Amino acid sequence: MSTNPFPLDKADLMKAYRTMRTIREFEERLHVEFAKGDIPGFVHLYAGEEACATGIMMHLTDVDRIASTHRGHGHCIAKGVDVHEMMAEIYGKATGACRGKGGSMHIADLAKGMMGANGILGAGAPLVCGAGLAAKFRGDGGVGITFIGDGASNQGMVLESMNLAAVWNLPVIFVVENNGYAESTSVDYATAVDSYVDRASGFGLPGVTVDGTDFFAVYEAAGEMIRRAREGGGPALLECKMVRFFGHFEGDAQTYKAKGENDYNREHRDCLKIFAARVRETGVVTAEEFAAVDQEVGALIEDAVASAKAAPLPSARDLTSDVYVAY
Ligand SMILES: Cc1ncc(C[n+]2csc(CCOP(=O)(O)OP(=O)(O)O)c2C)c(N)n1
Ligand SMILES: [Mg+2]
Repeated sequence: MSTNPFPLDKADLMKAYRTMRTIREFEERLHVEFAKGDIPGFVHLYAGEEACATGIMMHLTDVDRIASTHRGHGHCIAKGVDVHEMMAEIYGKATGACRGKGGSMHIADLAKGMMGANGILGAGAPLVCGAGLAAKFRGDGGVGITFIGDGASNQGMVLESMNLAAVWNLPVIFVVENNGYAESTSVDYATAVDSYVDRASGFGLPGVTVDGTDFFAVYEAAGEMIRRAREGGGPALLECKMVRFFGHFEGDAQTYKAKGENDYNREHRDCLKIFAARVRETGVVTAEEFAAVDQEVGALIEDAVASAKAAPLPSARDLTSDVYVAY
């Protein structure tokens, strides 16, 4: 009998692995499918960054709200949005999460507390201040979490939101997903501070930087911040240093990356490999058990792609529905 040295039991370790594997498989498959030319719009892939979304979302329930980015598939999957509905949405089909009218950058599922991917950099930050304020008034213990790229972190509304969250002591976490680039611009060029923790402290927020390729580092730091926010301790900032395996968008030639950078990251900084190796070596989960999850997830994604392709497009009649909310 192996002893479990992790802060999660075996069922939750399996759940974390399944979530990260589902995101990875979803993105790897989209990379292939997008190149065929059947998918409308832009697609930004989250492969390589799975430990961040998963390590955070393992602490949340549907009462908690998140606001995502243009690179939102991983956040959606980790927050529990249906994978079939997501795939159909990306294909622009009527069976999609937003009936095919949003596409990759506007997937939302309010019942799951997923307030939406967002094509406007930094726009999730004020949204979660609203979600945090609502949770505070309701007293339901909910938190609001916004994901912000290193590039988006320089947007005025992110800084205004940090100030507002601090002033109103909101249960809000600002997660900076620092993957080193904003499109082709390196973070060293575009951001004046070396650590986002310094920026958080300028607003009176506690901040922590973690290795975002280490699921357990993210899980533990996020857990502490979320617990504190639920108990009325206020907002915080979590910087996750991570890598993106693909280009900024599908079709990006990635000439700004160093030679061999992607190969190096896939070999040495793959959060899934790191997680699986660490768990396997303790014997808590076996290689066979992980392989069974891989197979199950492969079948899920295969089915999601097949049904998205077969689904109908929205009709012209749908053009004006879901545009305004009736109050
Ligand atoms: C307000 C705004 N400015 C510019 C853009 C164009 N744009 C889209 S993604 C991107 C870079 C984002 O970089 P980062 O925030 O680091 O996120 P990442 O793509 O690395 O996940 C830019 C400049 C935009 N969508 N919104
Ligand atoms: Mg970035």
